[in-house]
Amino acid sequence: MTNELKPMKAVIFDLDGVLVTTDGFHYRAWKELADELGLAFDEEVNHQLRGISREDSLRAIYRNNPGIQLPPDDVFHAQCTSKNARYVELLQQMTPADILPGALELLEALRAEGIKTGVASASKNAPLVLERTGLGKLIDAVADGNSVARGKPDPEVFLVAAQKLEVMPENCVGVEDAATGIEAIHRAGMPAVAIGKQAVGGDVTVNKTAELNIAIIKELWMSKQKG
Ligand code: B16
Ligand code: MG
Repeated sequence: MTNELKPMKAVIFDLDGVLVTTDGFHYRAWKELADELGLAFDEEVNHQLRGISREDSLRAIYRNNPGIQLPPDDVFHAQCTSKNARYVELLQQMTPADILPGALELLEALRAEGIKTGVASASKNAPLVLERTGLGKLIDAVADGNSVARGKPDPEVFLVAAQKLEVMPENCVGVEDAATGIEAIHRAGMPAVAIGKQAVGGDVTVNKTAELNIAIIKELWMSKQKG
């Protein structure tokens, strides 16, 4: 019996915290809303919001304010909309300078080797971020908060990205900076690269995107083939 090696056909990247950083913009938009509503909110709480949807983020902010009740649905959604309006306003300042160091080089190296590149982001603003930074040119397919019903850790966004890339999940590697995202990648049946130690559970971890290169991804792929 021959032991055929599966080829790696695509690498699917989370967006925020992996290819770009919008943390500061999310923080400012949430902070302004929180101040208006008299809710406590700081950088530490902001950190907990990595990779989770807008609605789950606001729920988490309320959870951190145990004395204050979650408002009725219509008010809650109006608060999400108001945060997003401010966030979108802040995103207009984004430029190619907001691409994380190493991201462009990695995407170009994958392209040069004929490996497809995808994005799997929880953000409904992913298309705007890709457009503002110019990253869209190096991405073959995008799955985001607009294309899925279930957020990470559900695997849907990674599976939709693979489908849009026209590759099987078993031929993909995922890259994430959040633990929920690592779980989503694994549940999609893909090996996971973790960016930063907060992204617990990765098959390989690097401290930042600048430390990731195609050789590390290939090595991970080979080790999974053997295992
Ligand atoms: P939006 P990712 C995530 O993007 C962010 O990390 C998270 O902080 C944000 O709440 C979420 O997108 C939803 O974003 O409000 O723009 O739809 O890391 O999955 O690329
Ligand atoms: Mg992220």
